[in-house]
Amino acid sequence: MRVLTIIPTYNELESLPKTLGRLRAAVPESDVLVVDDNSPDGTGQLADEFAAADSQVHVLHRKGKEGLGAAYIAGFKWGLAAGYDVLVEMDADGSHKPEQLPLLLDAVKDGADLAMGSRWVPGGSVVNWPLYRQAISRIGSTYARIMLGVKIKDVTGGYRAFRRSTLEALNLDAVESVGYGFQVDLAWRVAKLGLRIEERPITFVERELGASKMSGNIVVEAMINVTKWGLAARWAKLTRKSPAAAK
Ligand SMILES: Nc1nc2c(ncn2[C@@H]2O[C@H](COP(=O)(O)OP(=O)(O)OP(=O)(O)O)[C@@H](O)[C@H]2O)c(=O)[nH]1
Ligand SMILES: [Mg+2]
Repeated sequence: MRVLTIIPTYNELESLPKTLGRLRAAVPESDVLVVDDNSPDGTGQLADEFAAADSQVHVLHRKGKEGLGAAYIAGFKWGLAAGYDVLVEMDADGSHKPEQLPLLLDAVKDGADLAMGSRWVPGGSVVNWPLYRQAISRIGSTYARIMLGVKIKDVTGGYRAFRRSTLEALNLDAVESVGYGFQVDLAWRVAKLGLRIEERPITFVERELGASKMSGNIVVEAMINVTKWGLAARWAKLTRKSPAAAK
């Protein structure tokens, strides 16, 4: 299995070296693609230096900040074109422990089409996350689970391993949402295709360095979209169309 771990970055100068070092040590077989949105702090140049020193590290430079979703879509397309079998989503800020990546890769090896790191299954946890962030995440995930009728416990989580065929089956160009909405959107699209989604417990660690890009807008966008998608799916069922046709 050829694995590519995609790390989107925006102003992660402090965090990226540590994350890259840990990832290369923990899962040496995985190649890495840093997708940088022209970070003003020079994260892109720093990533270039890593790439120059390590043939398994690659960098995709984008013109400007277009959001996490757009960065991942570009990264997925790059990885699919380069022939990788498994494409991984990982934050640069250390929240997703590189040491836990084998859990996700094993799930894919065992047949999962999408393996998701989960804070909210038994064994999963969060470290140093303020209670209000935990509440937003838990309530948001529960709302999405009920509204969309999916079984996923941590639907906003961003530590994931996609089997290549899963991404190929999605219409990546149709995915427009950003932030958490993007993660929910992708999971929902995979669920609608009836593909096998497996959650694995992870320890999510709040970022230690650098600034958060999370905002109230991102949460509101996700809630509005989940409501729209859920209602559209119900309407489609009522009118006996397939949920996919409702989009
Ligand atoms: N390329 C790119 N990466 C982004 C963008 N927004 C966020 N990221 C990266 O996406 C990952 C997740 O973003 P975070 O800011 O950690 O978001 P979060 O985990 O919800 O919030 P905190 O951990 O509290 O900061 C990090 O690696 C960011 O650098 C963007 O617009 N473009
Ligand atoms: Mg983070």
